[in-house]
Amino acid sequence: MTELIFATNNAHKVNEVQAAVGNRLKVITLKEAGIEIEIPEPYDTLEDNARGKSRTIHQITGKNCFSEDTGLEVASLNGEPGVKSARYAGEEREPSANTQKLLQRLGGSFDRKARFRTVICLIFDGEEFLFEGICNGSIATAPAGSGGFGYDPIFIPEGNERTFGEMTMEEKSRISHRKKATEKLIDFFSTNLPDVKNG
Ligand code: ITT
Repeated sequence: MTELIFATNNAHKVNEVQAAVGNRLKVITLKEAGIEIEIPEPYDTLEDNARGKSRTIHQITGKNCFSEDTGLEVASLNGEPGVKSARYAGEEREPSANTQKLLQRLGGSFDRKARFRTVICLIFDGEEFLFEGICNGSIATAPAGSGGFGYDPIFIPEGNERTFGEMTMEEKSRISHRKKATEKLIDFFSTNLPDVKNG
């Protein structure tokens, strides 16, 4: 089975990607690969940050790997917090402070349109490939639910009445940005490598 190191320190991401991948690819966590480092995200775009994270791990291991960077983009705030999603309210990277800041910035605005965007960067046999996944939705007026992570309690995916925070991981995974980007990663392998099949 094709093995890929997932260059992330976020356990929620690992769980969601592992659930989406099933037994089609073997995802190795940084911990399993024996790597303990903070991977910097210094760039101004999700694409550059994803590339940077994958390159860091590829340089260390020389192995096939992927990473992803995700941002919440709110239309009426010109795409804020976007690439700054993790540190929106400060270096502490505190999810509840980030969501509170976003709710304050939006105030009573009627235009609450937003989207999650995930960019995966795969490095395979030394070549780089990018895959994008988008989930459209809107920002709730107050947090709801304790499921998921990050901004999930205030994000209502399009066509739903509940936030991601009120959904199970399976429900979120059916429609999420991360699932869509991961499906493209899997499609890449099913097209290019015979041992990665659907199912
Ligand atoms: P890495 O190790 O992969 O970099 P990270 O936690 O730093 O993990 P990101 O920079 O991609 O991840 O995350 C940016 C922010 O967006 C961070 O505050 C997350 O909590 C939030 N976020 C990412 N994916 C999310 C999702 O599916 N639902 C809710 N919030 C999410």
